[in-house]
Amino acid sequence: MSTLKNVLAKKIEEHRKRTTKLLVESGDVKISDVTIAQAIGGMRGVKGLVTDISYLDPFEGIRFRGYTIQEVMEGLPKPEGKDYPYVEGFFYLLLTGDIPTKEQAEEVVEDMKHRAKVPEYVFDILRAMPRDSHPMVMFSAAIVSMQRESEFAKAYNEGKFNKYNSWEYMYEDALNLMARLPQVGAFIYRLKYKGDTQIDPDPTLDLGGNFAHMMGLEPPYDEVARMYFILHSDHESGNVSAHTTHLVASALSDAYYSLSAGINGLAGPLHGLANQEVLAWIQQFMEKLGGQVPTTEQLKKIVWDTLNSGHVIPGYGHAVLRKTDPRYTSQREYCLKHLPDYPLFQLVSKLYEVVPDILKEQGKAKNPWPNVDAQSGVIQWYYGLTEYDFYTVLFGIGRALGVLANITWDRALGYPIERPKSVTTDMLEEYAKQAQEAKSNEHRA
Ligand code: AMX
Repeated sequence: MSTLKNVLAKKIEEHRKRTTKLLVESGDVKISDVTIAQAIGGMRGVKGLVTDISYLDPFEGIRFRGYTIQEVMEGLPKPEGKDYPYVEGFFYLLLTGDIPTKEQAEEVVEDMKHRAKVPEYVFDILRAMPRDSHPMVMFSAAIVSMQRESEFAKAYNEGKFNKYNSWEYMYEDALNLMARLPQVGAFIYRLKYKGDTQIDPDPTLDLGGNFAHMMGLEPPYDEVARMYFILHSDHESGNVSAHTTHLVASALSDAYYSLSAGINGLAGPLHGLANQEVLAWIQQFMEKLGGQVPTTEQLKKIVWDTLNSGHVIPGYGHAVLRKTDPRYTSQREYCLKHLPDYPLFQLVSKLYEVVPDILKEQGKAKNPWPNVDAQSGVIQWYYGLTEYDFYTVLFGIGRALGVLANITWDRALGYPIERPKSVTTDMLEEYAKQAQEAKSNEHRA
C-alpha cells in the first residue's frame, strides 16, 4: 500500500470514532435554523454539510485543512528550482490533513504517473463531437465517458463493496481521474484551438509541468498551472460544483458520474464560468473603445452601464465571502511580481479601484469585493492562453482535487444519501401567518 493510502486509512479509522461519537452522544444538538428567506434564497448560510477538507471564513477566506493559501504555498514540497508546490503533494494534504515530506509528495507524483493513461476511446469521443462544442461540454463528456474504468462501480457490481471498504475504491477512482484530467484538458485545448496537433505527455514531469508541456506552453506556465490548480481546488462544500459532486456521490454514484455532474455546475456563469465572463466583458468594452485603455471615468460609466442593463459585474461578489478573495490576492501578487506593467493587469487593477465603490453605491451585492475569477484570466492571457472559453476547464481540473478528496471521505465516513425536505408555498404562507399571529398575541399580552 502506498504511503498516502496507508496514512489515509489510519486517519479514517480515527475519524470514524469522532463521527460515531457525535451521532450517538450529540446527534440532536442544533447547529442551524432555517428562515423562509433562506428556504427561498438558495439556503444561504444554512449549516447542513460537513467537510474537513477546507473551510471558508467570510472575512479571512479559504483555509485548506486549516492552512492559509500562503502557508500551503510555502509549506508544501516543490519540484527542484520551482516556486510553487507539487499539486500531487497538495492532494496528499487535502486527503490526509498532513503536509507531506518531499519523499511522500514525490511518491504520489510517481503513483499518478502510473495512473495517467487516458483510454484511446476518450480521444475518439472528443474528436467525434462538434468542434464548436463548449470546452466544458467536452470536459464533462470525457469524464463521464471514462465511467467504465471505475473501480468503485466494478467493486459494487462484483459484490465486494461494503460501508467500510467503499472509500478504497473511491480513492482509486479519485487518483486515476486526477492523474488523467490534465491530459484530457490539454487534449481538448489542442483539439479545439490548435488544429488537433497533440503533444504527448512527458513522463519525467509532475502534474503541473506535464500539463503546461501538453498545452504547448513554455515555463513559467508550469508554475501558473501549479498555482492555479491549488487555488481553485476547494472552497468548502456548499458551492455548486462541490455540492453537486457530493450530492451525486451520495447516491453511491462513482467518481466519474459525480465529478462530471459537478463540472456541469461549474460551467454556469454565476459559478466557474465567471472567469471566462470577465475576459469576455473586458474584450467587449475594449473593442468599443477601439483598443484604448479606458480612463477611470470611462470605467465607472462602463460598470454603471453594465449594472443598468441588468447584468452582474463578473468576478465580483460572493455568496459567503465578505472581503477580497485571498485567491484573488494571491494571483494579484503573482502579477505584481511577474507582469506588473502588463496593460490587462493594470486594467483589472483599475477595475478593483472602481467596482467595489459602485457596487456599494448600488447597494444590492452583499459583497462588493472581487472573487477568484476577477484576476485569473489575466495571467492566462499573458502566457498566451487567450481562448478564454477554455478557462473554466482549468478551474475544473483544480476543483477536481477538492471534490474528489471530499467524496473519498464521504464514503470513508459512510455519509448517507442526501435528501433535504422541501415545503410548499402554501406551507410557507401558513408558517408566516402563525408567526404574525404569535407576534400580535405577544403585543397584546
Ligand atoms: N454585480 C451586480 N450585482 C450583483 C453582483 C455583481 N457582481 N453580485 C451580487 N449582485 C446582486 C445579485 O444579483 C442580487 O441581485 P437581486 O437581488 O436583484 O437578485 C443581489 O446583488 C444580492 O446578491 P448577493 O446575496 O450579494 O449574492 P449571491 O450570494 O446571491 O450571489 C454571486 C453570489 C457570486 C452569484 C454573485 O455575487 C454574482 O452574480 N457575481 C458575479 C458572477 C461571479 O463573479 N461569479 C463567480 C463567483 C465565484 C465562483 O463561484 N467562481
